[in-house]
Amino acid sequence: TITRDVWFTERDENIALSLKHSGNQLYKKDSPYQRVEIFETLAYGNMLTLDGMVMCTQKDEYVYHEMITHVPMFSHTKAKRALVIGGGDGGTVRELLRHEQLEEVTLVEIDELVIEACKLHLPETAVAFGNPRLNLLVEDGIKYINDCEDGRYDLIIIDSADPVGPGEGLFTAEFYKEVYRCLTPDGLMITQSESPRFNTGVFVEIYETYKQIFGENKVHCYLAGIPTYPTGTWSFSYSSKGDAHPLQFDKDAAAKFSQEQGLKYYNEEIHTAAFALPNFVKELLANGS
Ligand code: PUT
Repeated sequence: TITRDVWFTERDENIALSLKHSGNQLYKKDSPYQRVEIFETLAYGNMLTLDGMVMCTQKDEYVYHEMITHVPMFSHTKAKRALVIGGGDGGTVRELLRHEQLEEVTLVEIDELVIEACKLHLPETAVAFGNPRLNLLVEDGIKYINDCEDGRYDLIIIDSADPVGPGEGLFTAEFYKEVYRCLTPDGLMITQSESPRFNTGVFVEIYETYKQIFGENKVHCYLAGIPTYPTGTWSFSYSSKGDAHPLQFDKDAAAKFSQEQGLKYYNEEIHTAAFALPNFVKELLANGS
């Protein structure tokens, strides 16, 4: 029984997002990298936060995880090797592992407490940790990329937390250059690229960096509605080392997959629609303001 109002609030300087929770905190530990917490929210089920920022909730995680994986998988139909940096909740690799064509799915998560917390309290995302096709490594993703051989991966997904604390190094030009080196000639890099409204400065800066590394016409932004992230509008970046264009994909295959797999968000229409950008986002990408 809930006897008082208790709220979790994620704050920026001028905007905040609040979710009411039960007051019965399910998990709270400090790792060497960050504070890892799980709250039992009333509207969205169990919720993982890192250093006070929402990472995922039981009821809307599928939007983020389906969009960060199936958009590139249907744009690069020959992908055999996929790498995820971050993503310790397991949702991104859960979605990748739906694709039988992938011969290698490697997840590199720096913080084992994130994995522990999700195994205990977010079983729907952590389900992937029991999959024998997953190569799970608990180590520093930046070091992993720096040591990785040239041209190893068809798809590299940077499923980072926000660019503060341990996640900051995953938002630098040095890191993205190493990612580019580790991609096959037609490989793709996908990142979660924050909210164009809530994190405007970071959003503008990272797209500029992607364009410098991959080329002006090789970088695309796509959007999804994620109610538990600040502003509700979240962006993903799609950067191609070769010519794979995100809007040239097999719509019939995407529709069939979406239906057969029982996906809750991704389908062939959403794939196309996600690349339609509001004018203010187009202007941010073109002019930085
Ligand atoms: N991988 C989580 C994305 C960051 C949400 N604020």
